[in-house]
Amino acid sequence: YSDPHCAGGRSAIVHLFEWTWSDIAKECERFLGPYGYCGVQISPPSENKVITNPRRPWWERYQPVSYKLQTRSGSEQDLRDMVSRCNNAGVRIYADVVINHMTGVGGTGQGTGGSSYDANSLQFPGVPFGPTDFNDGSNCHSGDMTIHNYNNAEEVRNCRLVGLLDLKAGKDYVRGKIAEYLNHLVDIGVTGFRVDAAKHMWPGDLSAIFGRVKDVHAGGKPFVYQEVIDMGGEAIKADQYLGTGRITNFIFGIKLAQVFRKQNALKYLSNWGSAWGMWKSGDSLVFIDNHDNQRGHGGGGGVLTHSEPRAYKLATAFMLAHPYGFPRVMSSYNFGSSDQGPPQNGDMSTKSVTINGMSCGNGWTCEHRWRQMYNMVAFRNIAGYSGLSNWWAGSDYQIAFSRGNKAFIAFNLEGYDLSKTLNTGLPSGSYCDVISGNLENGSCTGKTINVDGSGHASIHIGSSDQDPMVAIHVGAKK
Ligand code: AAO
Repeated sequence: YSDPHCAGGRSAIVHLFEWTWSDIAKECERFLGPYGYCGVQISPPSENKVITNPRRPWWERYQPVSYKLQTRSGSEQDLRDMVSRCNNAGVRIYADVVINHMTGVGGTGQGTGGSSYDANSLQFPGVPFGPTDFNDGSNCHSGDMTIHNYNNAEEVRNCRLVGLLDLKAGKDYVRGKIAEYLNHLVDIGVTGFRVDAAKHMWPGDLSAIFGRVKDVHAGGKPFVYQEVIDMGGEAIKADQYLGTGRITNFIFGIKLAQVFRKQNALKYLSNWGSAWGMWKSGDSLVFIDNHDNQRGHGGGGGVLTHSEPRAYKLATAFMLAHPYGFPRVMSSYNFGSSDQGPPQNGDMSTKSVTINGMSCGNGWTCEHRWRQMYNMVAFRNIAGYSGLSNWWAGSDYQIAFSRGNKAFIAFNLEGYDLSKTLNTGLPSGSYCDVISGNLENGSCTGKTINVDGSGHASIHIGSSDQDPMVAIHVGAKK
């Protein structure tokens, strides 16, 4: 379950948070395919509760009403069209699946696909699920049925996460319905899943469910990465979930935020990986921020986001340059309040993503289209399986390293310039720095870096450069 099944040497995914299926289809064809992204994490495709107060928040999508594939991102037909067009462009689709729970307790109404629900009497006829399909006072002992104590594994897994009606995944019928939903997505051509709130499910239930899921079109088990927040110190440990795939590594973004905000020396990253209390590389899905912690949800805060672009680009470049973990790039929309849903039209439908040259309009941030991001995705693809070599640290906040003889990156976060001859490990030649520019028609639009016959190059990074780093690779050689 830990293989993302990327097409041809691709090695990073992007979360197109709240994008519509038709916009994602276009983005696969016009950008993600050509620029080398492996895949897209899509917002939950299952029918959800319609929340109007606050006005259509992003988080309504984490309150399923049924497994019908109809949401504000589009219909099942739109989803099918997107998946096939993205697959044809060499870009995989990974669905965010909300299978721990249904809506919050209380209230009745219709979901985004027209199915009715009654969250007072625990009726979800669109699946159908009824009262006996949910955990109850026989196995949740928190008193009010909601989770309060994260030091009690049973409470975390049998009670309600923020009051969301908790499915009894130990029950064969419930497992069957969830597996049917996942198989429906596999049949459509989806390659994997982000499992929402996996920490709130029993690992044994997850393995029973995934045991019923078919192999994906790309071959083999689906790619599975489970949302388990484990910062240490709680009852539930992320490594309990490694039998059914990778786990989301929340230590990664917190630690890199400290480093790139200069609260912890950059040179200490020389042993980035398990020495930092993190899981094995092949078990980790890594990211700088996610849709929760970029807006203070999920206990978030402290991470870097697009709102601090200089440090954010540095941290993302480090993530993409370093071999540790399988990386996910975040792609956001502008927001004022932490509840605010995607850019909306007057009728509350999602605004389309407009494209102006390389950037996006209509309130969409599109970090994945920033040159420093997409060029580092190409860097990672080119680096492939080459290990980390030529590590150099000139001072607390100056480092450089190579990925074999394929790629080289250097950072200078000091308050003074870096001017030094360093071993890049690359074949001799003239390379374009892919941070300050691109290789276009045989010349560099940014800095040029000349590597001599022994692999050495004179590296200059001004302390006040817009992005105080340089990156070169064999795919952008003049
Ligand atoms: C909404 C309303 C609620 C209402 C509910 C039901 O906001 O007021 O009660 O409906 O009517 C999202 C939103 C929720 C929203 C929900 C449903 O974030 O606000 O509720 O949709 O619409 C825990 C879980 C983790 C979860 C996270 C939010 O373990 O799985 O809470 N994330 C996922 C999604 C998320 C989604 C859901 C799950 C639900 O990514 O978008 O919710 O489908 C500790 C624990 C963590 C725990 C956090 C927050 O971590 O270790 O397990 O996450 O607390 O409770 C520091 C902190 C520590 C924190 C840690 C890690 O160390 O001290 O508290 O950092 O960040």
